[in-house]
Amino acid sequence: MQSQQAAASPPFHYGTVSIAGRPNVGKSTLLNILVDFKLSAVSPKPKTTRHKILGVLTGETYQVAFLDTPGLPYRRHDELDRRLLSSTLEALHEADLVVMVVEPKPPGEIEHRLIGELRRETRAAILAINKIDLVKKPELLPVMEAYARLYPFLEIVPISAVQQDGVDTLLDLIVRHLPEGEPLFSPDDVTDRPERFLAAELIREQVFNAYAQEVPYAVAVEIDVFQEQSEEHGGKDYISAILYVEKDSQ
Ligand SMILES: Nc1nc2c(ncn2[C@@H]2O[C@H](COP(=O)(O)OP(=O)(O)OP(=O)(O)O)[C@@H](O)[C@H]2O)c(=O)[nH]1
Ligand SMILES: [Mg+2]
Repeated sequence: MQSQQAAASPPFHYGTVSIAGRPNVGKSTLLNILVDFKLSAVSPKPKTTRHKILGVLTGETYQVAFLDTPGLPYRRHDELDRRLLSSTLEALHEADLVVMVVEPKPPGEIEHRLIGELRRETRAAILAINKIDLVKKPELLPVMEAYARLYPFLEIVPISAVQQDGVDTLLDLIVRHLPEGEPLFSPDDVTDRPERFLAAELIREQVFNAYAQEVPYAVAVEIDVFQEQSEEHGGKDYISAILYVEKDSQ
């Protein structure tokens, strides 16, 4: 009797899912919505994300380890681009499944390059066409067709991350394509990054939102004080950070 019950319980699914795409398509916005936590910095400027960021989502029958990645740069021209690119490629290799995020536009150079990477390793991939709130429905069909011709995506899902439209459907489809496996993280884990790192990212995000042009790309944030429930500050958490820039003029 007992063994019959065990056989009837649904299998558990676990997998790593890399979120990849050109800069500024909304990868970090999507990660934050999926894990329902403000984990990854979001800004209207490209190249906001600098490192792979892990976001864990645990459900009744699944656990997904999402990896937000830096947007794939146009060409490898500077040191920052090289670093961003290698971080993204690394995340692609680690993934059981790739969610490629694109704009509702025909595929461009970056998309062709990313699909080339998927093809090289015959990666299982789902295409998420984001920002559909910015276009009319009839404009979507030719975009979906163009991508379907380029790669055998497991699914093509139109979404709007900011309006949370289609995101539940996307999650259902992701889970459906995950391998069976045991969870790696505790159900309460959202990330493997320490709070100091998350605090530094939130500050860096504000710099991206507040400054134009070169300053966001020149800034590095270092948390020098992180006191939880600081007595000195009325029991509130106290965080102090140093912002480094490259030049005096900044
Ligand atoms: N209209 C609209 N804007 C969106 C949507 N999703 C994200 N955005 C906006 O697009 C901009 C970029 O979002 P991010 O999430 O930082 O994009 P990213 O792909 O992580 O960018 P990088 O980290 O630079 O590669 C932000 O201003 C978001 O608010 C969407 O569904 N619709
Ligand atoms: Mg990002």
